[in-house]
Amino acid sequence: MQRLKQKLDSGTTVLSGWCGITDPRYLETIAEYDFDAILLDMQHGFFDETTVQQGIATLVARGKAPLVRIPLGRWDTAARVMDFGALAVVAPMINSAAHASAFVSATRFVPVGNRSFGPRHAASLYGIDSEQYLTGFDQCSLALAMIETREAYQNLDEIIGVAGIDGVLIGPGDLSISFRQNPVPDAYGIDTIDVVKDIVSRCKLAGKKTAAFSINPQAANMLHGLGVDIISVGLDVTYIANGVKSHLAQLDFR
Ligand code: 3PY
Ligand code: MG
Repeated sequence: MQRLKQKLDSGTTVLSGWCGITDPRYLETIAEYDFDAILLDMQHGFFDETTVQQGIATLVARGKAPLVRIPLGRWDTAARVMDFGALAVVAPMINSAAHASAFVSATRFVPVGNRSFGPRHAASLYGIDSEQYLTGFDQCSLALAMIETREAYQNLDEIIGVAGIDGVLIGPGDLSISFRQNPVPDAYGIDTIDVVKDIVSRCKLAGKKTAAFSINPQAANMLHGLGVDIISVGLDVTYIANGVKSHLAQLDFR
């Protein structure tokens, strides 16, 4: 359970996969590769409460830190996925300190938040007793606020100033949509790259963790150059598409 936080605290980059496809066999396959963590996506992916609980268990059994992105504003789900054993909960579209406080209230035990007692499933998943879980979990898990709108950027200092928010996860697609006022994203493009750099450096100054989504290895390398702590690269549909493309491209009869 401590591994994710220890890795981050030692300054080692955490590499994450990103999955919305719920099939356990598929997750097992992704988990065979060199990811430290895998994010299960309940916002835009297909995970629901049943499949996310199974997905978390699949990942823990394979030594991968389970991260979960909850649907918009679903603080009840945030608390439940922590009960299921998620080591980071990612909340989309956190635009204000009020959103951040509601998120913390659901996911942190007293005195920082008001998370309800229900530790048995996660404790047994990690092979510890309930008391160890209750005293240790807040130190091992992360509440990550997605910064992905102009409003969130304007309120960044207030959001990361909320006690119990461990850091941010930058959503470059929505961030660019919000800045450009254009539904076609331009992730890490000219309109937002300086904003991204500023978010990362202000979080670092504040002692908060940084995470960011990238669609391809080039963007992931760029994020690594910025010193982002948790970098996700690609997502399930691109893993599949690239595998299919590479197979077809190597045929000499098509
Ligand atoms: C975004 O880029 O907006 C995200 O939420 C990443 O999936
Ligand atoms: Mg987004």
